[in-house]
Amino acid sequence: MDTAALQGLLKDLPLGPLRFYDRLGSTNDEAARWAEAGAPDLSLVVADEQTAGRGRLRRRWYTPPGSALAFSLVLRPESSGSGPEVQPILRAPGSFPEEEKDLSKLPSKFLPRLTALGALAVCTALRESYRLSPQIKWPNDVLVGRQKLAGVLAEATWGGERLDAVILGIGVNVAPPSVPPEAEVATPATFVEAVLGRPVDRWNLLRSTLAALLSWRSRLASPEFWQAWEDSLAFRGETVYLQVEGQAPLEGQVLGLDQEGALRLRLPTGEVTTLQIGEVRLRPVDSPPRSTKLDRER
Ligand code: BT5
Repeated sequence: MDTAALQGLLKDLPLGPLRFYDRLGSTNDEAARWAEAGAPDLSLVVADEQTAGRGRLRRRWYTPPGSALAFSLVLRPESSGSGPEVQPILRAPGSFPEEEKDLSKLPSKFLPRLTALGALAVCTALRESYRLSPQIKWPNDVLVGRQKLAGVLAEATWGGERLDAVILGIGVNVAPPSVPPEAEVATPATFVEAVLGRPVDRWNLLRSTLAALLSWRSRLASPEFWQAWEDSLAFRGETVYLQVEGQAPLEGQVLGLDQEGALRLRLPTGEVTTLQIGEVRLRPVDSPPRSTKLDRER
């Protein structure tokens, strides 16, 4: 694959410019640098291999060559000039409530939704192209058969007070080498070819994921988007362990999402609580906690 071939493959999609790399540290870092240098909305960075791929909270994301998808999109808010008047990054027909319009002040309101945009795009592509039944492990993992097949990392970049761009990074395991050794991952991992039992063209999967992403993006503020997100939620009704950074693990029953995409949980005390993205790590109660090599290497 190269930039020109990828441009040909994706020519029907209304994307911005794209850059393909055989090997890169992290596509999110490269997209952020490009955004800073003025990359327009929907610019795309794709790498065959990442040597410093990142997950949340500086965890590592494993992308060996020739076997996975690793890509990042630059999403620009529709800015109406300078200052904190940042219009929703969400070019959606339905508008957001007034208090949500100043996204620069409320990253917690839109990052979960954009993370879900990435995860839903992967789910839709897997469902429509391969008839798989993926689920979203809140907030950012895509599971098939309760094993992790993809991860999403949405990061905001700021120009002072102003939201400059959101970098939406997606990694999908496609062929066998893409899966880290079992001892190195916190959630059991899998790859598309394992669940399908046949070879898969990575670049066609990239195309259908981007097509799904563009389609969902135009409906980000719609009830349909929220419903699809909620319907895809893994472990609903089940009791899970939650590791909130810096605190003792919690146990809670997954109830669903609130309107902003925070996770609603019932605690053993009966109290219902919500958790925001970024602060928590979730696992089912039947899977023991692990300290992973990838995590320790950071
Ligand atoms: C994620 O973080 O799942 C977000 C991953 C986002 C990766 C994309 S690739 C393109 C773009 N460029 C980047 O640098 N990043 C994005 P988190 O929920 O924190 O999960 C990270 C954990 O997943 C690690 O600590 C490992 O336990 C596990 N892991 C690492 N690589 C994996 C893989 N290929 N498949 C399954 N699990 C993996």
